[in-house]
Amino acid sequence: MTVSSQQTTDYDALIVGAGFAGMYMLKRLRDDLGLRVRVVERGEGVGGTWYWNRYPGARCDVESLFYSYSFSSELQQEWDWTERYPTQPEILRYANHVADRFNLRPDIAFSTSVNSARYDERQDRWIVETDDGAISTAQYLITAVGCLSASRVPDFEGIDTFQGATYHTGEWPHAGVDFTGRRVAVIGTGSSAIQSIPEIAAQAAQLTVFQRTPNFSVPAVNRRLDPAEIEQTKADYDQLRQEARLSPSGVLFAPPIGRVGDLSTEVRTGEMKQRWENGGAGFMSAFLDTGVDIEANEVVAEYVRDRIREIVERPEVAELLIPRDHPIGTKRICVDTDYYATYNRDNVKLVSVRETPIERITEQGVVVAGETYEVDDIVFATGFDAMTGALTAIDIHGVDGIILRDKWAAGPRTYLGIATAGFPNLFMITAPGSPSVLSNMIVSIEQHVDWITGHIAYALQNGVTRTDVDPTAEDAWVDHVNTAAHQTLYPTAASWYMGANIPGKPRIFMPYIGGVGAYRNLCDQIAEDGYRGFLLG
Ligand code: FAD
Ligand code: N01
Repeated sequence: MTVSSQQTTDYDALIVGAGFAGMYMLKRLRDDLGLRVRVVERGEGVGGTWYWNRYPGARCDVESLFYSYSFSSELQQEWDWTERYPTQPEILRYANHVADRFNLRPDIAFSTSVNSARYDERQDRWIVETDDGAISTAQYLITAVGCLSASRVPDFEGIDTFQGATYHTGEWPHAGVDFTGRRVAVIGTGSSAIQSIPEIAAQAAQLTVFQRTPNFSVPAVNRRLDPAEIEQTKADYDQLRQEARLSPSGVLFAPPIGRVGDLSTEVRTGEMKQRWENGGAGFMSAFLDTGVDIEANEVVAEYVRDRIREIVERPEVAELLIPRDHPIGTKRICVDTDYYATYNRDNVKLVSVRETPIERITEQGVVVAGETYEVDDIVFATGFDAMTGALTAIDIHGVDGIILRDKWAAGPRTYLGIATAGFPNLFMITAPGSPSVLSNMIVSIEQHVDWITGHIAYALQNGVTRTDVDPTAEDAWVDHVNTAAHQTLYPTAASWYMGANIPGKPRIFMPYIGGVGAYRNLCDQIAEDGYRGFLLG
């Protein structure tokens, strides 16, 4: 890529992605620092995850009053959520409202993808090429590409021969899909499947679910929000938001009542029952040691297994749905509405592909153990190349010809999950090595955006034109992230946190498990120390 031969546009900062991360980053740099900023977004609109994932039943599992920006008091006072857990359309409406309210659209190039970015060491600027052939330069490149935005369909033999319609949950048609009267296959039983299966089953003539690994799911107990509850939360927002920022996961769950081994069976069961009936992921915070002690974990897992046995009427189906291969919580807990009960319907069939994987896809359907399951439509609820996929899809060239994809070939390496050595003036929002996917992501996004804004403001005030990571600081952070993970049960699961869902991807626990509040304090301390661990020039 030569800059001189082509027309280029110069910015102070170029942001990739217009989900919640990219939108807030634009606002801060443009409105608070007065920078010339451009956002480049592959989709036709804002919202990221909530723009792409339009499958039936898609909704958030963090409560709406807290899965929302906290940076503007006016915004959080004027917006009214309708349900405890917001649907995808409602979150997308909110994202669009934010874009309009803060006049973000004029600075976003939609329907445009960043293909490559190269650091020009002589000028300390990034040269960025988009799929429309345009070239831009920017002093700062900021990726807001999302942790769960690179959809993945497994490489099933014969997939292209299928005569019916195929869909991936993460790239759902905007017009929706009418499954009335159709025979539908859903492949996968992760969160996306668990949300969509009950809705598809209610519409389709026949639904066949292909399950490789059963997942633990807890009931959402969704409901419409009571106006008094909304009013109370709005009155207390300042304090509640601050508590969330300093909490372990960015969500205000009822605190754990103790260690499993220190509690009587009656107390434990009573606590789990209460949390199960209250609904949501707060079920996982009942005890202090669920995530670190396998025996404690088994107590909680067994409680959920008993609920599955209670809900699912056919014992052989219940047994297939019961997870046994990973400790509960070591894959992201699913939160559902009527998931297990859906298997009591006559039009729903569960096919385990654990022992006998999907052989191939033919013109008519899905073949398992020599049997063809004939279907009209296939829904791939098969997940994402999580955390690294959207970053390594871009050719990002740092200093000395180093390419990010190559640097991360044995696993992602970052300092604080924000920056990576050899790629100066590159900031990554919620990258591997930060709490990101283990948290309420809007809390983590706001923290990263604010910290990056502070870093750039510091650079501007101090005449710093180039900020890189000290490789020693990066090594120490990577070690710390690994050590923290291996003090828990998380790495024992074949999860996407570990890269295990992508054949050949290194098995590294990617997010930082030290907790949102502790991580925030550490980042603040590093900033106060003049950005310790960074090389400023
Ligand atoms: P995204 O929303 O993923 O946005 C990234 C954007 O970057 C996308 O629009 C994409 O098109 C764009 N992009 C990527 N690469 C390029 C490129 N090369 N060029 C141009 N544009 C590019 N989190 C929670 O905290 N709670 C939840 O309940 C929750 N539910 C979820 C449900 C689903 C179905 C999924 C998939 C994720 C969920 N998440 C949840 C995680 C969710 O991704 C985050 O909460 C949040 O929306 C991420 O925002 P983001 O801006 O970082 O990334
Ligand atoms: O993806 P997943 P997802 N043959 O990777 C199966 C967030 N989210 O889109 O487990 C057969 O979890 C795979 O099987 P296995 C949330 O963070 C949140 O559902 O690898 N099956 C698995 O069952 C979530 O964790 C919500 O054995 C194959 C499924 O496909 C993340 O996004 C809602 C297969 C993929 O599950 C990703 O969730 C939705 C094969 N070859 C998403 N390959 C909320 O509720 C894969 N599978 C908030």
